[in-house]
Amino acid sequence: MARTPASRSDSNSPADAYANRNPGPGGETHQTATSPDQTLTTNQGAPISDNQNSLKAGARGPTLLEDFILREKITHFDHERIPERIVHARGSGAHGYFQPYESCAKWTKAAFLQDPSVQTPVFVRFSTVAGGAGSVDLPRDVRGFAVKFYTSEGNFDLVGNNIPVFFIQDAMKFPDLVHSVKMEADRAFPQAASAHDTFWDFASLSPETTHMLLWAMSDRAIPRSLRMIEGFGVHTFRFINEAGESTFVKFHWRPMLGTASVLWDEALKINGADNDFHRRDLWNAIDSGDFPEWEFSVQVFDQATADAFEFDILDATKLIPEEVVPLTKLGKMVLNRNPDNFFAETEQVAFHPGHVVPGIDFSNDPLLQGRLFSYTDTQLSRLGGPNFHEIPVNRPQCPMRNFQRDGLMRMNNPPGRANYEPNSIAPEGPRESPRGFHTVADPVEGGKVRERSETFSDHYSQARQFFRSQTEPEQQHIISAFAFELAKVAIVPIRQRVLGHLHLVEPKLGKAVEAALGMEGQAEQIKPAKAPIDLPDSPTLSIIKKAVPILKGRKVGVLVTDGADDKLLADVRSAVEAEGAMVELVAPKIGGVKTAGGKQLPADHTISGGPSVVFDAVVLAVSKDGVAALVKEAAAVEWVQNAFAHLKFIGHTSTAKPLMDKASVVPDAGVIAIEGGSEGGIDAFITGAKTHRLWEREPTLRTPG
Ligand code: HDE
Repeated sequence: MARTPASRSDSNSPADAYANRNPGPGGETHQTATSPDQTLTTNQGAPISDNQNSLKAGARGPTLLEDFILREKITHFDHERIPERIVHARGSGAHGYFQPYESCAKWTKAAFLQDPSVQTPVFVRFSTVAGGAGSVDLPRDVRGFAVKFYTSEGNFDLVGNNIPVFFIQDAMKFPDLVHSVKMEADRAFPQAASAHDTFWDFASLSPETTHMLLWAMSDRAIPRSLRMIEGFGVHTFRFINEAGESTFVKFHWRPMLGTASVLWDEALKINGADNDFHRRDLWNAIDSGDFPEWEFSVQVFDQATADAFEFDILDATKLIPEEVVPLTKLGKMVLNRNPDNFFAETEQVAFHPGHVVPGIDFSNDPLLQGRLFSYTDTQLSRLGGPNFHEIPVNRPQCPMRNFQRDGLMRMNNPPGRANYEPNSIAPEGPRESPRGFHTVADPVEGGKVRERSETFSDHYSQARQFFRSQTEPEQQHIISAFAFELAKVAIVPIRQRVLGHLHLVEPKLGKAVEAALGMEGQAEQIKPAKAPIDLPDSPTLSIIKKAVPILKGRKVGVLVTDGADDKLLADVRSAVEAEGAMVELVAPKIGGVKTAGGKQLPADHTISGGPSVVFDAVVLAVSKDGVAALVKEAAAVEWVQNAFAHLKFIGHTSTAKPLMDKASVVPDAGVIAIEGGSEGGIDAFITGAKTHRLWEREPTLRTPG
């Protein structure tokens, strides 16, 4: 029987676990329950003879305190959880490598950016921000995109997001922002959702959030896959070359599969159908050898460019459009190995924007400056002490020697008397080196003030530029998202305040959201600190404008019944697989179907277990007899209805017509007869599916609100 991706990923036999066991970053292996010597032991290594029964005084008597095996096992279990991250609690990790295209020596001496033949190992953790560790994968939220490069000169952590700007300008506001968006303090809901009073109260009283709100209400916040998100360092950093020359730099990741999102209605349904949708997708892709890849790019610019820019490059609520400073591609990252153990790696990985290497330095962005404190501090309570750098996933993969000693959970065992420096008793070192990290001697002046620079005061112009740069469908989605979120805000003056900001961004946006809420003319009048200006459109801010036709990495769901045509199914499968995409069969029963040719085909999903929302395009390969039963099955009708409502390409046999009629499918360019004829056919379906969605269908199906 063919192993489906689902069965492959769910395979967890002890033999597989041992065969797939990976060495840790330091090359060490971990003792597992399936080591060649199979004896089960305590943590102290004592062999265990009975792992089923506790020690009792008589078979029906009380348990004895003496049972050290039971006590050790239960005590360990009681302490299996550590505090989850205060933000970015839900994450998925993967190992891989980064390789530069060519030397970047003219800009930076960073060791991992010098030699195109050198691969630098990486560990990446993607995350949602607001929800807890057990929350769903598709809330409307920012995605974290944190990369740890294990370079030959120390770990470099690029701790970014999938959105290039941030909500606030100063670290002082971060706890307020996070408190407002997380579950409300008294009631502990809503979980993983910004659609509630406290978030919009804070946001509407903090005009600096406006630009980021536009991004958060756009389709960026509901990605199709973690393999299809962009990543951004957000802040301005610096590159430093061997000569000590500094240039400003903004970091970007671009997915090779293109950037793609789901629709909001789809996101809501995916969360019900599979709340591990993104986590599973990433795991399965890597597990099946379809390794996700990103190009690492930079915007490099000098002081003169920074001075000529309308905004302050230290303001994290602003981006530099690619049309102003184009991207330079530096190399590629490939994720090719799933973690062995979620807790040991994905949970214990400790990122920190302050983990930089010679050749990379900070700017004075006040948000970044605050982050430089926060990340070590949070690891102290999350990972229990100052030695978290010794946890295998956090350990540098280059020599690491200094005179720091001791502390909770110290793992290494440094020999000798010299635990100080300078010393004369250990001439072999370690010692300072001219090659060591040098901070750019950026002159600093000014009194000690608590102030926001005047250069940070325009909160609307880039929000307007973002909105205007979107296509019509993307603008409609933003309007709908604001309407959805504000409809969940019970306190009416908060809604009115948000509407006031939206009018400043763009009157068309403000009016459309008012109309969608049924609150025409109710916006609060807001006086901006600085009047917005019109900036040129930046087409690269739109996902749709830069979309490339590609089916690679996608999933086509094929609805089958008994009597399905063998050749047609085989042709669909080979056409889809030729594009690097995957077919999954959905059938009334998990045992599968008997084809017209008498072959028993196992199903990957039942209809309710594999709703069409989890696929990128669908094929209805149902037989005449089979369809008669499906039209009476609500889940089957809904399967087709949703595929149509989510603007997907639908390939179908002529026998599927009764089901499409029942699902109110209206023939259009996205509904394609796959049996061929003068128009249509499998090729036409594939060509359509590569464009992902038929946007023209959307206005016939929904209005913003
Ligand atoms: Fe974070 N952030 N952050 N952040 N952040 C954390 O660190 C913080 C900010 C980002 O997968 C925490 O280890 C402050 C911007 C990612 O483990 C914490 C401020 C950006 C991750 C923290 C910011 C990020 C975090 C929580 C404002 C995009 C997940 C757990 C001054 C450039 C990393 C932890 C992972 C995690 C603090 C703002 C990205 C509390 C104080 C801007 C991707 O230290």
